[in-house]
Amino acid sequence: MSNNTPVASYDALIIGAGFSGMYQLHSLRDRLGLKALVLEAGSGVGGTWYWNRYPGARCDSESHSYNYTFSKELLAEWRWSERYPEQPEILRYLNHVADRFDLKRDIRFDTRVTGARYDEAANLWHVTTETGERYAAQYLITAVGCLSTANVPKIPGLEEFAGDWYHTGQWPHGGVDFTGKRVGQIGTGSTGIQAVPVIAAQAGHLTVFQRTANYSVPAHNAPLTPEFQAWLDSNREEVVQTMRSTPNGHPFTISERKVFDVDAEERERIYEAAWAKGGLQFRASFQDLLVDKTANDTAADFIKRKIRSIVKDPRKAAILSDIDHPYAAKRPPIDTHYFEAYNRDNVDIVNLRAEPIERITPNGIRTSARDYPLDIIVFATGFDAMTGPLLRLNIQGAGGRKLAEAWEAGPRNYLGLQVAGFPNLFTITGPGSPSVLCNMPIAIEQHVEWITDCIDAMRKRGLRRIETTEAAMDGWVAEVNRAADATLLPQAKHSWYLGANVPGKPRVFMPYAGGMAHYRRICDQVAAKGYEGFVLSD
Ligand code: NA7
Repeated sequence: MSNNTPVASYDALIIGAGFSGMYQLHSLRDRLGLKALVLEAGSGVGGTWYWNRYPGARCDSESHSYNYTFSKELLAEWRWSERYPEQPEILRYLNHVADRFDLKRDIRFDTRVTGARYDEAANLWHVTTETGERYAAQYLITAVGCLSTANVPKIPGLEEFAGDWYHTGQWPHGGVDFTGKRVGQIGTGSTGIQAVPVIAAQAGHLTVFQRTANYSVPAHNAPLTPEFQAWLDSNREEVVQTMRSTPNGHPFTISERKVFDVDAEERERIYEAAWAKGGLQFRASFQDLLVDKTANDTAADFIKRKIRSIVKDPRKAAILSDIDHPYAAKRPPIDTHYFEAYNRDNVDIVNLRAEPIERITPNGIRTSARDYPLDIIVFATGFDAMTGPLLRLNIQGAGGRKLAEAWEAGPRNYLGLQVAGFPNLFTITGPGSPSVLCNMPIAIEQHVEWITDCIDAMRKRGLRRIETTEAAMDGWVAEVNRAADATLLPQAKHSWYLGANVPGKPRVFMPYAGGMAHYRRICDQVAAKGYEGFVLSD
């Protein structure tokens, strides 16, 4: 990159044009009147939903809750077609929003940020891109998502594989033809569980390589009925209110009853009803499922029995139901005929705990037990979650300090929003905020609105610099740990919440488990107290 490249100057630069970046642009540009620009690596809006085009890609939040709530008109005019929106429909929605609010004129597509450096003297962030463009702005806001850095495990021999391989989060736009092919899929997280039945229906043969067995509850996806839509139209405000006031941002409340408030028979009936209803709501059947292991065991046992009753082959059923963590301690998937897919003759499962992968050969995957010949390998192996997308931006704060150094032992910040030594940098849904433990649009809107209000307040007071303190971060890290330790979540040792899926990544429980509503109150109080925990200056 030449230093002669002209620098384009803005009030605010936003990295990423998904749900977060689009709303942040709209808020800063159209509400505050700032000169703002979004830099986006993809060729279109959508973020997660731009990249994740794998077979079966669908949202696990119910469609009527998976949208922005900031505009009543937008809420009223958009109609989802199904209970759980499919990737192409979500992408259509986000394009609709971008067009409706005329956002694309201030988004630079095909522009991957490769560096961001804070210039103390000028109080400016300097941002550079892969193609050598240079930008500067007073505020830098990352809207890079929590699950956008693909994790392709370093399995020896991959480069020698003679067939094709794909990561689900970097799926070819034209799709992949599995017809008649021998497909191997590594990974049985939410993504893998969505992909299996769809790939199985097309492939000649599908072998699923499972490291950690997983729970899943049926989604019971279906078209939305006119009756439901009519109900939604007349109850929209209540639905939004529910989402904003519940711990996980979903449009349903968590039951107040505890597991042992009812007898075993009644409990079974409740689980059966929740299974029949389907979806993430299963987790809300009792209030203590995520805090009391003995209570959790009852849900875990129920789902394991369901798996064994669905999967006819006892060998496959044993591998699939041998689950080592409490239910919902890892992100709980929901599915459309996932376990049923194993009743097909062309689908098999390999237990990697018994026969680990040794290498990839030109012909397929070799485990410690045997060779599996394959034409296509699908990596449904997840992401370097939460910190990965931030660290790969190569952010350098005051004094040239790298974010990677500041977070060497794991992420440390205040409210998930700011890091000491990195003034005027805000991280939407950063580690230490509820983010992935919440219905994402709700978490995103709260962050965007808080950041926008903060910048607005600063401008009204003639202030130009905001930076959190080490003391505020210490307090917040302690609160993030306290909140996690009050739950069973840290008990899932192989969880991306803990960074355990990426070798060498520090083991820190990353999202804030104290609940979205509680978190919102904390953020509101911080603002009401003149941004307590931050130092503001001109
Ligand atoms: P996840 O939930 O991280 O799942 C990844 C899966 O891939 C999981 O089963 C992993 O097993 C498996 N994995 C990862 N690395 C390996 C290696 N090296 N060998 C074998 N198996 C491996 O990612 P998803 O994309 O499914 O879901 C991410 C989120 O997107 C999801 O939670 C929703 O919030 C939406 P492991 O469990 O680590 O043993």
